[in-house]
Amino acid sequence: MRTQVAIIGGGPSGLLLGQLLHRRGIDAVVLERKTRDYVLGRIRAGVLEQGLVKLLEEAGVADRLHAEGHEHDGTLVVYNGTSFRVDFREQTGSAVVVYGQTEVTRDLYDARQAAGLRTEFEVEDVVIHGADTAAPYVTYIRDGAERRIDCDFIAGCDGFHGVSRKSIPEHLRREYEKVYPFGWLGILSETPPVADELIYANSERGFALCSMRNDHLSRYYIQCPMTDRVEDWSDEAFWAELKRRLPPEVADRLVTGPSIEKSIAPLRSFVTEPMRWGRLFLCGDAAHIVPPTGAKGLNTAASDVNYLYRALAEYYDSGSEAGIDAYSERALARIWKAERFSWWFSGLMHRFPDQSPFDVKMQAADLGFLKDSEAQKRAFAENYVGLPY
Ligand code: RFL
Ligand code: PHB
Repeated sequence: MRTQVAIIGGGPSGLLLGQLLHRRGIDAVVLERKTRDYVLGRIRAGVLEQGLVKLLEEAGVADRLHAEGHEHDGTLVVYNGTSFRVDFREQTGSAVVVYGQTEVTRDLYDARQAAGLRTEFEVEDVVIHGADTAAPYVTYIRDGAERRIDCDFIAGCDGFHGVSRKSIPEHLRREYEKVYPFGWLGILSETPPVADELIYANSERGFALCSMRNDHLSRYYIQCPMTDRVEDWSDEAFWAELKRRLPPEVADRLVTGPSIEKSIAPLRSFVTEPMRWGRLFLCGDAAHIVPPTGAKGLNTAASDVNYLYRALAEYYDSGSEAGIDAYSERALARIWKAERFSWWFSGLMHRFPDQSPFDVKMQAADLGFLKDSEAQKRAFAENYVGLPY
């Protein structure tokens, strides 16, 4: 089989790239290790920056997002029993949209299917060949048979555990990593959200977040030790702990119910450089990870897709390799800023096992500064709604 762009990974990065390329008449095949249902069963991000919304519009898959997504003009931050609001609209003129990654992915799969585009599910043993030559190709096993796709370019959109990043020779790669000493225990429940906007809480007992997917679907998280196991957390224990970490007036309003999903996610900051090797380009979690505080994971994946899709379109339109050559540097410049914000916001909101009383005071001072300074609120809002592409 032959295609112009072989896309490894059918998560949001790979699907969005495929859809945008299709709209520009560029052919791509998506290779996905799992089934469509498995991919759609993963509960992940929920907050979309305007840049991602615009890309989804450009890809022709934003109708349901506009009908069902909710614009959020601000967020609440809670610490030491006090709460304050950062108004994104007032500070930046922009807002974010709450619409689940699961729904974004579903819309992209539906559009792919409607356009009759090729997706190979349940592929195994994907191997990248000749990425540093003019004739790259990908081999893989499906239904017990080895298959081969010849292509012009390969997009590595296969997440943190994929094969693409590891295909770049080790001596050409530099990896930067920070692992945080806790995780997030999250639940999804068919209950109305406790507030109209997200609530980020720093409490003595650790971080808590009240989020949502829609008017009758809530997503809540609490910081927990990575040694905890999901099985050890009953729904009752989760709700009780969440309430302890929220101001009493919020806890009193909280509607609890059975969880329909419960999982523990580790927190990690990670970047690999460069994001290109010859004709292989890394996108999204394949190249970088942020801790979820600030909801930048999916949004950084989208900014990579933006740069790569425009670079490939420019190449096929005019033969220019300028965008392709600049891809890694452009993508990384924005990624590092999102890494900084996610790292800073994580440090601000969590309790760390080795935190000294001085560190706790510094955290409170930093939060107090955010509460009282318009300049700091503006900087926060600018990062939260998303830096320009
Ligand atoms: P994905 O979503 O991981 O998709 C990669 C796809 O590649 C497939 N794959 C392969 N396919 C073929 N061959 C191989 N060898 C393959 N290896 C892997 C996988 O099956 C998968 O379908 O990466 P992508 O597309 O770059 O998208 C990135 C986002 O998914 C990610 O940044 C966010 O979801 C991160 N993230 C969160 N971000 C937020 O902004 N807010 C959140 O609340 C949030 N929660 C999360 C998260 C990530 C999590 N992971 C990865 C552990 C919660 C979790 C549990
Ligand atoms: C979510 O709704 O899953 C969510 C929202 C905001 C975050 C992280 C996760 O910072």
